[in-house]
Amino acid sequence: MKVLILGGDGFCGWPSALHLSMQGHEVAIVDNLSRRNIDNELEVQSLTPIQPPSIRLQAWKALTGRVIAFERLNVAEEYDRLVHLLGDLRPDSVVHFAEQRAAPYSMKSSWHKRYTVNNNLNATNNILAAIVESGLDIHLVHLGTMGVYGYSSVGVELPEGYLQVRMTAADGAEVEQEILYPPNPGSIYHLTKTQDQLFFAFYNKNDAVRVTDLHQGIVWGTQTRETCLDERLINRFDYDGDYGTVLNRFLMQAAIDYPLTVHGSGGQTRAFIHIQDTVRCIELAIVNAPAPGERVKILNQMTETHRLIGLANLVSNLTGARIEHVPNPRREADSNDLSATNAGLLGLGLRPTTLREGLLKEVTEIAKRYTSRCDRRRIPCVSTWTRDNAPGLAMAKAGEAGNQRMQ
Ligand code: USQ
Repeated sequence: MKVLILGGDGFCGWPSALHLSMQGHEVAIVDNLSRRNIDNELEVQSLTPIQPPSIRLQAWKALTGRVIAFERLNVAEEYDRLVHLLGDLRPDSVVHFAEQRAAPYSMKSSWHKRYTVNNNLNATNNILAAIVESGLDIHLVHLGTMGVYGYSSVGVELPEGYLQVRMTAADGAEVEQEILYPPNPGSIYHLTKTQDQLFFAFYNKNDAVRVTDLHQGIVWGTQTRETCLDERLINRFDYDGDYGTVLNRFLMQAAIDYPLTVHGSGGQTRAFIHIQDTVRCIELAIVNAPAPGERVKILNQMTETHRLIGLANLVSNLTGARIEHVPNPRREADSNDLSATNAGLLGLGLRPTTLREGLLKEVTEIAKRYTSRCDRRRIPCVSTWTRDNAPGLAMAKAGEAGNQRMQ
């Protein structure tokens, strides 16, 4: 199959490109290198020494003889180039990772909120409009998030995207309808993914675009079978307070003797998936495209759920790291239950890599190997969801209250 990967230089995009290329697919990458530029903005770098795209691709060719094409293009802004590219490449599938993916980054300021909305929604609308304009029957595979559901299973297992509802009509008759599961985003980033769902539903209904929307949990791990082949292929490892995700942060914190930063009580439950399973799920999605005329296929791309304090205890027991409960910079429930089905991907052949498989150690070892690249000042999560939980403001408020009491 011919596969075009939008955002193919990123944390999930790069290992997916290599995996699909290894499986014999003809792969091309589009990326505007925005993630690397955000590293510059935040004055932080991947813990692992990622190479520039040209070196990565040369190394891949030298090692495997396989060629991955690369085009530097901004999907959210360069619509005409995108349409021409689709016409030139005529891909069977487009995998869409070309979105700003960090919740804390999306909440840093009004600028970051607006950037995330402009980038993500325009990127999604552009690729859908471009597929329609190309006249080609291209299957779009999108990386969505489990966060579209919010993080409560209200006592029932979260379904894969859709919900059957029953309403009472004016004449008293019972009416059944299938709707998208009610979205409940917890950040501007997650909000963009809930809005993406409406773009997919519309273009699917109006233009019969075939879409698979993968609702992914929190990815952990860093290396896949292909990125391990040579250090020049190494995947990125984000550890900073904006882009680092929780389990990788805990593992890296343990490796450098930094207390594990549990937000609040740690009673939050989230869905997880290992990066090796991410790339496998992308492959399963592209080879199992929806049939012409089929509604948007929504699959929950996660393999297990865990409470954060449970993960912190696991890492602490493994490494001896100390746990520190820090004030939560986010507006989120301090504790929740979460259960979700992943029957779709299991049915297609996914064999989950779980936390038990010894890979926690492997991540800690990678973190240890590159400890010298870590800037400890970048570890705290400083992006706050509201003005009220900005630590500086909270302190100022406490000070004000103290002053008032003294007057
Ligand atoms: N958390 C801590 N300590 C930390 C960092 C985070 O306790 O040092 C907590 C957060 O408060 C939150 C949970 O861990 O309760 C998850 O945070 P996260 O940064 O690991 O993940 P999140 O912001 O939800 O976003 C990540 C990816 C995003 C993806 C999403 C899947 O960045 O692209 O869509 O996971 S999901 O969480 O299922 O929505």
